Amino acid sequence: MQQTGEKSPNVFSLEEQFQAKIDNDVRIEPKDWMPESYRKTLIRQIGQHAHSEIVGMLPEGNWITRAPSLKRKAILLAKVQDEAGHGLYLYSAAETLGVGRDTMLEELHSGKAKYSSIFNYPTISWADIGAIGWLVDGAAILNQIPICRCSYGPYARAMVRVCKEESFHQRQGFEILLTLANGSPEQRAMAQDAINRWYWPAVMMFGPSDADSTHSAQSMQWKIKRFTNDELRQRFVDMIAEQVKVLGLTVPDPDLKWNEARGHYDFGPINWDEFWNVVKGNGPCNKQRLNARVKAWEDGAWVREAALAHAEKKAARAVQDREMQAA
Ligand code: FAQ
Repeated sequence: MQQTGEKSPNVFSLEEQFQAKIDNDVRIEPKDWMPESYRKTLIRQIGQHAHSEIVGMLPEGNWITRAPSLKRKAILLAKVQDEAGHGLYLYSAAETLGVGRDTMLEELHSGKAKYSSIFNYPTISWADIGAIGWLVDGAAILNQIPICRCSYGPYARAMVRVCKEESFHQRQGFEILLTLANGSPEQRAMAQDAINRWYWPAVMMFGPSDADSTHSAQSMQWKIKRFTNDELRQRFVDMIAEQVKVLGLTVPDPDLKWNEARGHYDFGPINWDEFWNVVKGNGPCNKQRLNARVKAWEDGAWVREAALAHAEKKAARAVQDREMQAA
């Protein structure tokens, strides 16, 4: 090739080749070349997602011993175990990007890594378990279905099973509320009260409005995100506005109104001060949640040490066996 100092039209930089793959919907796999900022963004998002699943076990875990029947208890136990499973797939997906699980957990425990704002609210009645399933898992599904098409293979594949399980979770939550809504006046009031407290925090789960979202533009270009925070939030409001009618209950938004021209529901202003306050660690349960995770980590130290000692012993025995066979 002639050395003109100009770039040949057929020579593409690694970045250009990478973006071309993404534009053509070719999945990026762990050993493929990727820009450092893509890797970092994924570690941040998948790590935050994993932490959310694990911290997210706490509000519902609070009701396992007090579920109103054996059947409800068995269902709730299964749901909380599913969330543990989701956390583990997600930590594994993040590990394929070269970050260790211990590092991610250290960041959670020190408060450096975020987890979803929604899990910093208390579960004060049984109806909250219904509201979490219906609203929180409902929001999680809308957010996660597009991640099944995320450009990073391990994250996208993990999401397929997660979404199937979340869809069962949402239905079980709705069914709890439907039962309460058709029960005694006290049960109905309990269901309404839970919706009143969980609705807005669930609307906030989708993250800051597009104008304030620092990562959306880049993440959309990389197809980590397929829709913006506000697009998904609108879908959620539209879905919930219809489903709440089946319950015969209401959401706490006097401005919620069908807009024929837009083909969507209009909704009232979001209290972003509340959102950022919770994200910064000052929500009603932030300290309690983090303390519970740190305690679980410390209480589990002996299990990790025992597992490590066992693995070392096994490896040493394997070396010994090989040496004996060779002798
Ligand atoms: N809470 O620029 P963006 C579940 C932060 S799983 C706390 O828009 P991005 C299942 C954000 O990290 C729920 N922080 O960020 C379940 C960033 O800060 P940073 C979790 C939030 O990443 C159900 C800053 O604000 N799901 O519920 C939140 O492009 C029941 C600027 O925001 C996922 O994690 C928030 N809500 O978009 C479990 C899904 N929102 O990192 C148990 C995957 C934003 O620069 C029971 N994640 N921030 O310091 C995502 O889709 C995205 O990460 C978003 C945020 C949409 C959450």
